[in-house]
Amino acid sequence: MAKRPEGGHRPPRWRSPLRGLWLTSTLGAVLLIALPIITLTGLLSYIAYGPQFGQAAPADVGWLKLPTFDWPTDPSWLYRLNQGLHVGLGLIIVPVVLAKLWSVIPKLFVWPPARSIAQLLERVSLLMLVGGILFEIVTGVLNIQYDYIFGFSFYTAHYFGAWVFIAGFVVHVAIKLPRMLAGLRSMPMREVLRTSRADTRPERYDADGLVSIDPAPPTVSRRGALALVGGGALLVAVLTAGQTLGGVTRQAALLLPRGRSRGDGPNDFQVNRTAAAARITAQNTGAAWRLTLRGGPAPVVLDLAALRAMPQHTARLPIACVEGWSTTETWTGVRLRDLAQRAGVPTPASARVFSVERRGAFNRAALQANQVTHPDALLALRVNGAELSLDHGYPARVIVPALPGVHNTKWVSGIDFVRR
Ligand SMILES: Nc1nc2c(c(=O)[nH]1)N[C@H]1C(S)=C(S)[C@@H](COP(=O)(O)O)O[C@H]1N2
Ligand SMILES: [Mo]
Repeated sequence: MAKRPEGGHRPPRWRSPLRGLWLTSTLGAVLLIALPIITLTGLLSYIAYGPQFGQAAPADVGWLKLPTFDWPTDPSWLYRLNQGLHVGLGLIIVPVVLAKLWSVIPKLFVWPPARSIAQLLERVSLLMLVGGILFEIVTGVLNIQYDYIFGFSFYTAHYFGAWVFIAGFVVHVAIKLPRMLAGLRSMPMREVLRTSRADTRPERYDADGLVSIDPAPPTVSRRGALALVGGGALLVAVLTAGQTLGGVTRQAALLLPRGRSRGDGPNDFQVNRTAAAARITAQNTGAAWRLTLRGGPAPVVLDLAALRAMPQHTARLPIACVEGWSTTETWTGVRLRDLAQRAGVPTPASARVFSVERRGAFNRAALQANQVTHPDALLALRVNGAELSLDHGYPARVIVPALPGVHNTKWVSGIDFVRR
């Protein structure tokens, strides 16, 4: 093992001539743009889940409670965009994060780690930043790959991990922003892009302890390093974006379990939880199936024929899962507001939807007033011109514009409309 460097010396082990304020600042600038977007969309997703109904996870967040508002229903692709950005950008920046960590690695070996209280605080904030971002990446990737193996603890971990990251990020940006701007100015990008490997020199100026005291000859130019990181990010983008963009791009979504599963039939789009997994049988969705509407003077019980006899409405709406995949289909069914009317609650304050599904965390959902009364908010009976398949929620499922996928409850058995 290498000796601990003394007197602020940097270990000669980190010899890349590329390390320096310019490279770190350039990578930092990219993250300074991307990370706030990823953070914001993450927090917005929490709000979209409806914390006011206690159905956002984690439900109890103490003083880290976010201000809530009614999640909009327009445009219908709002949640799809939100999660596409959150998950897509979150994956795309992974190469940039790794490169950024690589660029500052000598700093992790500075000894002693802190010389003053101020420096100690800085180091702690750095630990929160680096630990936080790696934790969010790992939990996020595991969640989109393996579905809900954590149950709700994923959300809890990802939510509180985010706040650790945010605290570290805010302190880090406050401390480092001037240095980053100086770093960006220290070498014009045009010059860097014109410099070949042979002409690549270590940075001269170094108040940050990033430049090697004994630099090795360059094995790659700065532009080459940027191309490598950018190429890595682009590759991740190509391998992921298709899961929400759809069309031909879906074929490239190789890394994602829900990416490419799309057949030609009307019901051959992604299934989150199959009927078999949810223990849905022909028994509880067959002839004996009934829809019970509550909230009015008396419960209203409808069978499938009664629902089919009501006015049908068709809308093209996405299912957009929190995991970043989405699929836009053409749904036909009864408007939720018509059902509210039928139940005797023409202007509901909210609604609670229940499923035939007995187990599982997603067998119910609360909807805001705007999500019930929107003209495209449906209890769908059909999709793409065909009856819903059992996997997609036969005989009836909720589909509401801009609603997080999870709340588009399948195999609906009842709706309670809450009076104003
Ligand atoms: N009853 C029930 N409804 C459910 C779920 C579930 O597990 N059970 N999964 C939800 C989730 S997380 C998503 S993303 C969508 C997916 O709908 P799909 O399987 O028809 O594509 O259904 C939602 N509705
Ligand atoms: Mo989902």
